[in-house]
Amino acid sequence: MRIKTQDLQTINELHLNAHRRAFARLSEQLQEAGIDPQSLIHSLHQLQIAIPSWALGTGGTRFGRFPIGGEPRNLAEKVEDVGLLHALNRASGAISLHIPWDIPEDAAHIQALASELGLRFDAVNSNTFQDQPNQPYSYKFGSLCHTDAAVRRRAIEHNIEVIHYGEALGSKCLSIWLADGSNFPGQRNFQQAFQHTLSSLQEIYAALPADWTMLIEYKPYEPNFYATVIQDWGTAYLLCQKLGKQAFVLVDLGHHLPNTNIEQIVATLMMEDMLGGFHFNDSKYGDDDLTVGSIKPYQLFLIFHELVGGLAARQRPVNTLAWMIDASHNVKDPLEDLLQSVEAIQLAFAQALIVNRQALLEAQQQNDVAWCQELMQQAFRTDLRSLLAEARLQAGGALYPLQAYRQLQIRHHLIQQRGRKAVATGL
Ligand code: PSV
Ligand code: MN
Repeated sequence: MRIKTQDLQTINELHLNAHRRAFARLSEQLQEAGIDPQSLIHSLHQLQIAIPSWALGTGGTRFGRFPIGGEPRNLAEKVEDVGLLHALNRASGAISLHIPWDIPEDAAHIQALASELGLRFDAVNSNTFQDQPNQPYSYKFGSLCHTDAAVRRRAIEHNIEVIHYGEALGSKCLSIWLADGSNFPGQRNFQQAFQHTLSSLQEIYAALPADWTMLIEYKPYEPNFYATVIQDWGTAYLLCQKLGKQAFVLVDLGHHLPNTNIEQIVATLMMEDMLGGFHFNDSKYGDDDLTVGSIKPYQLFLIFHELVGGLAARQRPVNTLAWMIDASHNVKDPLEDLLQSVEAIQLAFAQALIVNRQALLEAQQQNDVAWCQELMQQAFRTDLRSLLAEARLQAGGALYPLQAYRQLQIRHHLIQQRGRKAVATGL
């Protein structure tokens, strides 16, 4: 299914006058504070969030799955779904694949389809956390860290295959998350597991094309509940340092123990130029994979405050990081959920852009604690939704993507096209 420009315009027309009034009010407010709304819009256009190919269908929990119908049945349909999101919000111009869930059998066709829809391929993700059918080895006790060299070899080869799939699609980044770890004290020797992981990663790193980056994701627990080999950002950082200049840490918001100060981790990684990418999601308890900004929007803003500051300090454009969503949808329409997530990310980004950094610096220097808080919250509490709508309008998208998605009855059309029982691959 494709969205017709004319249909989108007709829907936008309905809200245009109200939007113009709201945006004029906001523009005045911003200009009074010395901020140029058009330059914010320019920055918003730079921020493109990659949609994970594994989040286009309903995810499940180990207790069950409730498919919504019309889910993409193959990679081409997944690319089409991301195309729908991008047509609506003009901010989802990239797709991140998980191999072997989404092996591009016909790379040329998939790439042509993606570029027709204005999409590029962001990081490719390897999967050594599940055994595949007829696999002559098992990842039950780990992959890159495994005690058995033959299993490690297979996991290394899989990662190298993933690089080749990515190359065929124009991707420039390999993202690695390992489920490796142990469930019980004494089960594994920590140092040996780390050393095996490092030497396996070194072999993969050696196969990385010169213009690629490798992202290493950390996670404190799950599916292993006693220890994971790459449990925290420090361990990921250590591995990256030992690997070389093309390796960077990937921060997944759901991979932290409750109340961890993620923004401080981001600040440190930015300072060291070791942050390579992000997996956005939200959580109340752990790796809940909920809609971005649905539980802790202030934390998201604080993270973006560090990201924006870190990028500016290094004069790095916003599109030099791999910005991705990593989510799972159990009760919502995945496409609606993704639209909400992208909007939450854009909002936090825009809020971070309007922080009065000079005043904040001075207040910090003076140890004026109350004023520091005031400045942060002033930005966070500014309603920038009409700015986002204007950015979409200028880029040819929908003023209000979720409403447009419903008015265009997209899910209904997808169900008609693909069937009520179509279920996507992924988690
Ligand atoms: C693991 O929890 C993770 O965050 C990794 O990024 C995986 O690649 C992804 O989820 C799979 O859903
Ligand atoms: Mn992740």
